[in-house]
Amino acid sequence: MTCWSSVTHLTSDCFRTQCAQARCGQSLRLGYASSVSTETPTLPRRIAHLDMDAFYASVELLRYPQLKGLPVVIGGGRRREDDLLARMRIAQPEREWTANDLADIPVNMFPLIGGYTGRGVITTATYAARAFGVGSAMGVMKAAQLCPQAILLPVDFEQYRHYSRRFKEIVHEITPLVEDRGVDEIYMDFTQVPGGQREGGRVLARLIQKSITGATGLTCSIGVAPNKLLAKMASELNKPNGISILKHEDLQEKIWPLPCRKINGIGPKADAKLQAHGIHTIGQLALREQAWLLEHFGKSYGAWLHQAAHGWDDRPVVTESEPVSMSRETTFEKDLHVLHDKAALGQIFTRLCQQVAADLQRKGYVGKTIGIKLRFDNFQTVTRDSTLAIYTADAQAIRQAAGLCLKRIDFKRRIRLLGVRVGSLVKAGSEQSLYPPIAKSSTSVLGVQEAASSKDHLHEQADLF
Ligand code: TTP
Ligand code: MG
Ligand code: MG
Repeated sequence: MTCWSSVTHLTSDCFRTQCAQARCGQSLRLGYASSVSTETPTLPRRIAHLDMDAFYASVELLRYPQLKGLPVVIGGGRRREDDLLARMRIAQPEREWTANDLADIPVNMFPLIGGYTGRGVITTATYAARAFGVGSAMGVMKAAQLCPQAILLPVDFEQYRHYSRRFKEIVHEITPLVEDRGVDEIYMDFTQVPGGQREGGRVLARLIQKSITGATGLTCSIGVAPNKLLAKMASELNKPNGISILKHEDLQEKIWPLPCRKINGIGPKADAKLQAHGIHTIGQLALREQAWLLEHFGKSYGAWLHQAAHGWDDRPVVTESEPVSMSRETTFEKDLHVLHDKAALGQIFTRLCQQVAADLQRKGYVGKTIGIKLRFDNFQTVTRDSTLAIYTADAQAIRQAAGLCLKRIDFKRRIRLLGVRVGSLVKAGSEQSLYPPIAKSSTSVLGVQEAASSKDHLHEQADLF
């Protein structure tokens, strides 16, 4: 079973609706006025995007340097502590194997992907494995067909979070305006940083790259451009361990030949629609009349497509962002049936709610939109949510509201994935000021207050599972 936790920020790269909100409704952001970078008209904007190279895999190679240059795939399951050490103790009992000896484990002792039979998904792969067509989000079994000789390592999120914090600390020591974009990415505004304009930003980018590698042994790629949209694309142009400097006049030569999908915000569906209209490259998109794009893609998205294709983007680098949602989801080892596997589903569902509640409490947030996500065995995905009258970070309250959402789903097929999400987040403590006085003393629409006070009703309150 693979469990995935995520925190979604308002400025998230992945959700187009949220991107659209961020573009059109800055007021939705929670109080950053003082943390938004300012611009000086006399200096050209230099915005940088940094992305770590094969991040999870590179972190693994720090403890297993003997795997450098080999095809390695990360995924399939959680780390079982000391698996490899246990094998070494049997293979070489004369030596006392400890966590300090990981680099001495011979390559032939590592498990190969070839024998894998589970349903795990790959988080990432080394560049050597990518040469065989293996990549993120691919099923491990598919990867095993493409590259059976690849080494398969389980995930260790704690370690990835540690290195994520570490590289961001290093960047903060060098440049002040940094926007966190998730585990291995940041934007930086070099415009007014001393030296930030030198060679279009290359000097500062090189310093950051060297500092990160010097302190962690990890490499990253950096793109510097007039805005975030182009910087993000630029950081991919020279991966791994590369720097790309992009000026607006390079657009035609370097960006227009790229496929539309390279624009952050054009997902598979929009891309398929563009392709159906014969639009494959960003250049072809730029050639379309704006009116045509509005007509076929809607007012907001059509206008944005037009701007993106021309490399226009004036979003600021935002140094603090508030998460808008937190979620947990899990893919089952085998598909489960709503009736036959009711008990197991009930337990998993409760655990997801408890995990989201724990995430919220640990990070100090409460939310009031409770959502669920289900993926059926035919990969159809459905979501439902409902909004409570009060904010909560309570596992039981979340479980009850999520349970009611479940009842709005037609269970005709077996379930492959289940997820729970809490959205409309605010900082815990600040929600008091958001309630109209009357709501404070009233019971919630969904009876959440009652649920929260009855400790042992976790399983009964939603009878579906
Ligand atoms: P990416 O930056 O997309 O990929 P990467 O760092 O592995 O490789 P690249 O050199 O191309 O940047 O994602 C960062 C990490 O996030 C990645 O190492 C693993 C994780 N991840 C997943 O778990 N699932 C996914 O589908 C993707 C895309 C990434
Ligand atoms: Mg990366
Ligand atoms: Mg990334």
